[in-house]
Amino acid sequence: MKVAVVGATGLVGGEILKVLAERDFPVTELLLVASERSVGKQMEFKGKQVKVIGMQDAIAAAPQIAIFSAGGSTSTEWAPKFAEVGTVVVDNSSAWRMDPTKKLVVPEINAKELTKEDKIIANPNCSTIQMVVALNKLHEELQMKRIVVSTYQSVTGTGVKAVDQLMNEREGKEGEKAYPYQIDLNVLPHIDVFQDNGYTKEEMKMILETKKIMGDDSIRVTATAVRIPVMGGHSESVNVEFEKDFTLDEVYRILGETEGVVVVDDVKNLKYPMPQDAHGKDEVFVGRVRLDETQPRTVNMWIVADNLRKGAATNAVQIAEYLVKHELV
Ligand code: A2P
Ligand code: 11C
Repeated sequence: MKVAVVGATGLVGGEILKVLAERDFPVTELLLVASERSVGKQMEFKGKQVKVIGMQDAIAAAPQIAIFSAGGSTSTEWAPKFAEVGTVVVDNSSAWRMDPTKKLVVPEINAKELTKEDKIIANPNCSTIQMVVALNKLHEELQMKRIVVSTYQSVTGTGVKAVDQLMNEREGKEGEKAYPYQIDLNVLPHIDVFQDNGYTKEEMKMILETKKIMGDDSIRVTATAVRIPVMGGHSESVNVEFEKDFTLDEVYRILGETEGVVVVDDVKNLKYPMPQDAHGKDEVFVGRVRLDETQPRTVNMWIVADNLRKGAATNAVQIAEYLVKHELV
């Protein structure tokens, strides 16, 4: 496969290169694409140096697959131009996710919807992906009614500038700010921009994307998205109410059978998921599973995943793998 990584110099872009190499994705030619600022820069892939090129050169090379992670406006402008030359775009930004003509894919859940006609495929938001991976099989067996989620999100979700802000603040250095306030020793109940309804765009992504991926508009979702001074992964406190009756043992059994999920839940031995342990891993970690004692058919759980891996790069590469395996490119 001739593969382009658009946004190769970014945090997610770098992770995509690692995941392509680790999973031995069948790359015959790799095009590394970034803004004009980075053209000519050398990057390493599987021990070889590859030069960063610009968008026009990448389109002229007509790759079979392009994995985009260069922000929403870049995707809005450039993804259709790649699609015109026959490239299948897997897009990590929010640009196409809620477009009714585009699929929003988490391979474990809905890759079977993909066809040869899909030229721009959307990768969901990181905090949505880890939640739906954890809840998918529970939904299939017990039918979710309502989700109440609060997130604790890593600064890596914002990009290089935010990681620099945290480290600069920690070391007492001046520098550019990704956030309107200090992030070190602080918590910001604010991710992405505020909407007219008082929710942030990140919160609305979790609400709307969950229904679209699960293909079920009846699931009620409410969210509070929070940035914390952490690297390594996003964490989520999730309260889920189901239609059907169940026991706690059944919930553990279903989670244990859920593709992509690892249960880490042994509080007697102080075992529970943490971003430090999820860092660099592709799985979604679930723990602190408890019955909600205030209402029937409801559980609480704690979900952690590396937002740059399953939340972004790994999910995108898994979509690309599905396309190759099913001869859709
Ligand atoms: P560059 O490094 O040249 O600015 P992050 O979200 O981690 O900051 O990364 C954003 C990625 O998107 C980078 O690779 C960045 O390239 C790339 N990018 C930003 N704007 C454009 C653009 N207009 N065209 C192509 N790539 C872009
Ligand atoms: C964050 N979830 O942690 C965001 C990053 O819509 O793809 C990803 C934004 C998106 O800030």
